[in-house]
Amino acid sequence: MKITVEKFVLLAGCLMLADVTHALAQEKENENPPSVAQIVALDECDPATFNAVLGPDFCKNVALGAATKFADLFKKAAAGAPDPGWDFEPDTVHLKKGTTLIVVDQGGEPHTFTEVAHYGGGFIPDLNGGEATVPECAGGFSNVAVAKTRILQGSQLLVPGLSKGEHLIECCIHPWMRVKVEVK
Ligand SMILES: [Cu+2]
Repeated sequence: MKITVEKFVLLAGCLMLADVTHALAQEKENENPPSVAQIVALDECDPATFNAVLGPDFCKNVALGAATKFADLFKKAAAGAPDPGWDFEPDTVHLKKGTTLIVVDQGGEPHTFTEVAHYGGGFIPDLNGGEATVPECAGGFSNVAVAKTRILQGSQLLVPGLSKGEHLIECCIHPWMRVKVEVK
């Protein structure tokens, strides 16, 4: 009988220790908030020609030598060879679940960071190179769901809580700007 009681005390002690260890581990986890990863949006809009069409201050490019003229952007897209200066970097991102994505627009004009089921065209048909507008981009900024994914030049968009798996992201204005995010 005595042995049984001792065993019980020992077992209880072990359980208490396990509890303390668990609590300590949790505390450590809380000390390390979810990490962040950055994606940048880039473009080469030429302020003179873009703003002549789209209004003053539409293109505020700080990149030295950013000189893709408004008409040339459309010409290249229509020819199926869209300007590579319009780009998300990096093209593929591997994240652990819990990581927050920070998307920074370092280009001169607005972009969107929009998750799509399948890559395709955005909401400006003349920039789509013949691809149909994907449903997630339909309606442009009059669609609140699209507007929420907009990033203005010089600002950033936080994307927390991406679920495990593969996420396809594109810009609904310049649909050749694409990122694949893999969350493990
Ligand atoms: Cu864009």
